[in-house]
Amino acid sequence: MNPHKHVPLDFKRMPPAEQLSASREFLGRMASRRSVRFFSSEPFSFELIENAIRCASLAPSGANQQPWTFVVVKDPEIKRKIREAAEAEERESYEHRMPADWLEALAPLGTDWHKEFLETAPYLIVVFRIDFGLTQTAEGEMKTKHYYVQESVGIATGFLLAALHMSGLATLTHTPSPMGFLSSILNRPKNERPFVLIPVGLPAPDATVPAITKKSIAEVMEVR
Ligand code: IYR
Repeated sequence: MNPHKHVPLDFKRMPPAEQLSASREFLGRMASRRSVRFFSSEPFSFELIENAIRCASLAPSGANQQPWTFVVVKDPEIKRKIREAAEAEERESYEHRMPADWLEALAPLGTDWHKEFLETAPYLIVVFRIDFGLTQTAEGEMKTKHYYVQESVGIATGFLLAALHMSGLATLTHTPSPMGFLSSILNRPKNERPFVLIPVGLPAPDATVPAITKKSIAEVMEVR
């Protein structure tokens, strides 16, 4: 007997026709998601951010350890510091660290070290992964192992991006490299590491995106 408690599953069975229309509608909405690098500073309800983070925090995770923290940055001074530090690292990367084949792979995106979006987007969500548990006990600090941290935080980030898109907001998955500066600027504990930085906002009215395409279903799906 498993001594741990189970409760009845709360699952809503849908009529097949409704399943199909829900599936098609979701696909249709998600098909228009793009990574956006040009944001408007126009404000919007903070509840959109909070609900999306609630949604992300519902993601499955290794041993249900929920190894994530979502730091929302709205303070212009903190955004400025993040931009300054990110641009310094990115400039070094683009000018010295990234090998030619990497720069070549990025060419279609038209990216460079300038990261204006880090100040124009009304919010930056910095996703941190919690690599191990840290609790203070009478005997001092206690560490506990966390399982499948990368996978768990990746899934939660997917939920977050989908939720923000479905709320009519644009996002970018930005990974300035290295991004240790986010831990110090945002004062994170030593068991947390930055995972991804997500600017969130409405796109600038004249925003453009790279003319790239996604693989077809035949290229990505194999049925046996
Ligand atoms: N971090 C850099 C470079 C970059 C890397 C990858 I992989 C991308 O898909 C896009 C950009 C930057 O943000 O410009």
